[in-house]
Parts: sequence; structure tokens; C-alpha cells
Amino acid sequence: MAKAQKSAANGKRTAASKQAGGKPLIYVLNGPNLNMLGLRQPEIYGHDTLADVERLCAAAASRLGLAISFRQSNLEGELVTWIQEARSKAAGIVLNAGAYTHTSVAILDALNAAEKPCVEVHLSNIHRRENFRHHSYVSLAAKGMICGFGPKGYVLALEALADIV
Ligand code: CA2
Repeated sequence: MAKAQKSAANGKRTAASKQAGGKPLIYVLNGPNLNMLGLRQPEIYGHDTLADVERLCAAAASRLGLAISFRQSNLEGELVTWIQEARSKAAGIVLNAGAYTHTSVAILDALNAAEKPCVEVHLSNIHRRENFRHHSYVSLAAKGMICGFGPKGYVLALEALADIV
């Protein structure tokens, strides 16, 4: 039996879980400059492109019985709009807000208003980097945070959400 069905049979799925094709839908949201992944600074962010990360997420989602909507924007307001949209359309959020992680009260407010489980992801270990990257507004609203494991962090985040949604 697929994991999604198993969970439903166990009564773990809440009525609030939003489904796509019978599977809980997870918004996987990426912030500014992540479209540059694999093209610059491979010593920090590795050689995988964002398209590679999306393929990795799609494979993990399929294994976990989840559906994903994978998106990237360089615009803070667009990320806020997608998080607002997640309130009615998604069961959970995986968020790498990029540099907005460290600056955006607007994204924090949107996450709090969305009332959906959010797992924060960073490719790099933000605590081994500059001091200004050590603080995260996203963490104030997230269920948990994964950093330092490169693209695998997205898979770990989806695994964590699969147990929650
Ligand atoms: O480690 C992460 O995933 C970050 O969220 C990445 C952000 C950075 O501002 C955060 O502190 C940590 C930056 C994303 C920029 O990605 C690039 C990738 C390749 C080339 C240039 C930028």
C-alpha cells in the first residue's frame, strides 16, 4: 500500500491536508539567486542546477506519496504571494528563501498566516558562514531547519513533511 494511503488508513491525514491527484501537495519554494545554482560559486553551492534539485525532489515526492509544486522567484512579494496561496492549496511548504531568510519579516508574517507546516532548507551550512547569515526569520515559523547537506536537504525536508501532513 502506498505511504499516502497507509497514513490515511491510520488516520494521520488531517482534513486540512491539501491534495493533488490524491496526494498531499507540498510547495517547494526557492528564493533569490537560486536560479544561478550550478552556474556560479560551485565551491559553496555545488554543481547541481536548480533543475537537478527539482528532479531530486520529484523522485523523492513520488517515493513518499507526495505531490510537489516546485518554484523559484527573485521577488520577495512573489514568494509572499505563493506562501499565502499555500494556505488554501498546499499541505506543507519546503522553503529555501535564499538571502530573504535573513531579512524578510514579510515572509515570516506570510508563513505565520499560512498556518502550514514549513521546513526551512539551506544548501550551505549558514552557521559556518558570515554572522549575518546566522539569523533566520524563517526559522521563527518553521517546524525545523536543515542546512549544510546540499540538495539532499530538500529530500530530508520532504521526508520530514511526509510524516506530518
Ligand atoms: O545555503 C543556502 O541555501 C542559502 O539559502 C543560499 C542563499 C544565501 O543567501 C543564504 O544565506 C543561504 C544564496 C543563494 C544564491 O545561490 C547562488 C548559487 C549559485 C551562484 C550564485 C548564487
